[in-house]
Amino acid sequence: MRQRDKARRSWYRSSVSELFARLREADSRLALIVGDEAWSYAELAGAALEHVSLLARSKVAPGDRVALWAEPHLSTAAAMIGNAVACVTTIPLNPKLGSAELEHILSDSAPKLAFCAAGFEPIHEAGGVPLLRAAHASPPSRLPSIEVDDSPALILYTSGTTGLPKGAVITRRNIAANLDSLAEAWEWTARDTVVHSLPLIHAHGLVLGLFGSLRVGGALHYVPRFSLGGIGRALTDYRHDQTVLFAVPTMIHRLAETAERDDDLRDALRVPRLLISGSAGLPVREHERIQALTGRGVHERYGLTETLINCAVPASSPPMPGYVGPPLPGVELKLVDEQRRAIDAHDDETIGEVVVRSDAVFAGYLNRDEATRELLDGEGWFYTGDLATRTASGAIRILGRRSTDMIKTGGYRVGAGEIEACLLEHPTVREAAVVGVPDDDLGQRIAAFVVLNECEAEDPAGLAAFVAERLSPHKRPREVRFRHELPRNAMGKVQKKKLTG
Ligand code: MLC
Ligand code: AMP
Repeated sequence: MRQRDKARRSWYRSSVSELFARLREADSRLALIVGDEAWSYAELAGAALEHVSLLARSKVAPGDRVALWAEPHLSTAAAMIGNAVACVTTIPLNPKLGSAELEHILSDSAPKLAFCAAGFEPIHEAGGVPLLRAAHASPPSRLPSIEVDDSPALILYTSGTTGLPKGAVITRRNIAANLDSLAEAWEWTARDTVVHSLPLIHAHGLVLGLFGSLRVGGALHYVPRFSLGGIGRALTDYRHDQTVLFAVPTMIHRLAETAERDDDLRDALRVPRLLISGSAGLPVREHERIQALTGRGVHERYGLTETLINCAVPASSPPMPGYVGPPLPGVELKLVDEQRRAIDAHDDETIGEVVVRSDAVFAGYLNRDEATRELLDGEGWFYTGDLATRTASGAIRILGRRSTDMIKTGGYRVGAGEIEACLLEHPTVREAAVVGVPDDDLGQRIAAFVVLNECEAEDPAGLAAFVAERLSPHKRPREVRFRHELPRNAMGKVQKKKLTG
C-alpha cells in the first residue's frame, strides 16, 4: 500500500474527530431498521461493544484484518462498528460470493478470522479461516471513541479491466471526509432516515448508506432484499421524520416503471426529501419519468470505490438531468487529455478524463503497489478512467469510460477480463470475449461471445451458472452468443467492436 503525505492536502479536515460521535451518546433514538427489526443507538452501541469483547476473546489485535459476511442483518452493522472500535480492518464479503472469488479475496487479504451474523451460515467453507458469529447481546456501556485518522477501516474488493478484483484500502479519514462533504451538499442531518436496499459491501450501501447515516446521527432503514413493495413500505409505513432514498439507476428505473401504474408506489416516491441516484449514470428519460410522477426529479452523484463520492448535485439546487453536479466541497477535480495534461475547457463539449484529489481518495490497493501507482500519482491525484465534460458553472457530465472492458451492470462494476478468464476455465470453452451491451434496466448487461471446443454442445445457462458459482451471480453473462471464431486484428487482439457492431 502506498503512503502519501496527507499534510500537503490539509485544506479540508473532517470537522468531527470521532467517526461515529452519535454512538457515544447512545440513547433510545432509532439508529437502524433491517427488515422488521430495529435497534436504537444504545442497542447498536451495546452490540458493537459485545463484538469488541468477542474480538478480544478471539485474540484479534489492533491492526488485524477480519472478514465479515455482510448479511442484511443488524449484527453485521454492530460487527463493523466493533471492528472499528478495536482498530481492526473489515473486509466485507458478499454473501453470494462464488468459490473462486472468495478464495482470491481470502488469500489476498489474509483475514485473521471471518465472522457472520447469528443465524446466517455461510454457503462456503471459508478456506481455512475460522468462522465466528457476530454478537447479539447488548450490555449498557459507553462505546470508546473511534478516532478519525489514517488507519484502514475497510478493504473493498473492486474489479479492474483485467485480472482479479483488487482490495481498495479505505481509511477512517477517507470515510469521514467524504461523509462530511456529502452531509454539506445534501443538508444531511440527524433528522434524516436513509432508505436503501443496496448490498452492504460497497461504497454506496455500506459507506454512504450505513456509515453516513450513523455519522450524521440519523437513521438507516435497510430493506434487505430489493423489492418495489419493500421500498414503498419503508417510505410510507413508518413515521420517519424525513427520508432520503439512495438507489442505483436500475432501481430507479424499476420504481418508475411500476409507479406509472401503481398509485401507492407513486405516492411513496413523493415522500422522500431527496431521491438520490448513483453508482452508474441515470438516463435522462428516467429523470423525466420520476419528474412526471413525483413533480420533482432525482439528485445524481458520482463516485468510485477508490475515491468515494466526487460530485453531487446539491440539495439546494434542482436536479440536473444528465449531470452529476459540481465537485463536492474538499474535492479538487480536473479533466485531462490522453497525455494527462489538464484541460481548462468549461464548454460542456471538450471531453477529458476525470482526475480527483481529496481526503477521500483511498490509501491504495492492498498488495498492489504497481497498480496503485498507475492510477494514483505522487501528488495525490487519482485517474478515474471516466470521461466527462464540464460546464461553465463547473457541473460534470459523465459520458463513459476510457476502457470498454469496465462494465457497469445494475450499478455493479465488473471487469470483462475476469469473466473471460473464468469462462476459459470451463472445459467446453476455447475462446471467450465479454462486453457490456446497453440495457434499459441494468444500464449494461454482460454479454459473452464464446467459441466452443469441437463437438461441444451449446449450453448458455450452464456457462452463466458456472460464472455465478465461481465469481458472483451479478457477474454472470445475461446473454451468451456462440461463434465459430472471434474477430481479431493483426496482433491477434479480439476486436470487440466487431462483435456487437
Ligand atoms: C440468478 N441468481 C443466480 C443465478 N441467476 N444465482 C446463481 N446462479 C445463477 N445463474 C440469483 C441471484 O443471486 C439473486 O439471488 C437473484 O437470482 C436475482 O439476481 P439478479 O438477477 O442478478 O438480480 P437483479 O434483479 O439483476 O438485481 C438488480 C439490483 C442489483 C439492482 C437489485 O443489481 C443491485 O443490488 N445493484 C446494486 C449494486 C451496488 O450496490 N453498486 C454500488 C457499487 S459502489 P437473490 O437471493 O437475491 O434472489 C459504487 C460507487 C458509487 O459504484 O458511486 O456508488
Ligand atoms: P465502483 O468502483 O463500483 O464504485 O464504480 C465506479 C464507477 O461507477 C465510476 O468509475 C463510474 O464509471 C461509475 N459511476 C458512478 N456513479 C456514476 C454516475 N452518477 N454517473 C455515471 N457513472 C457513474
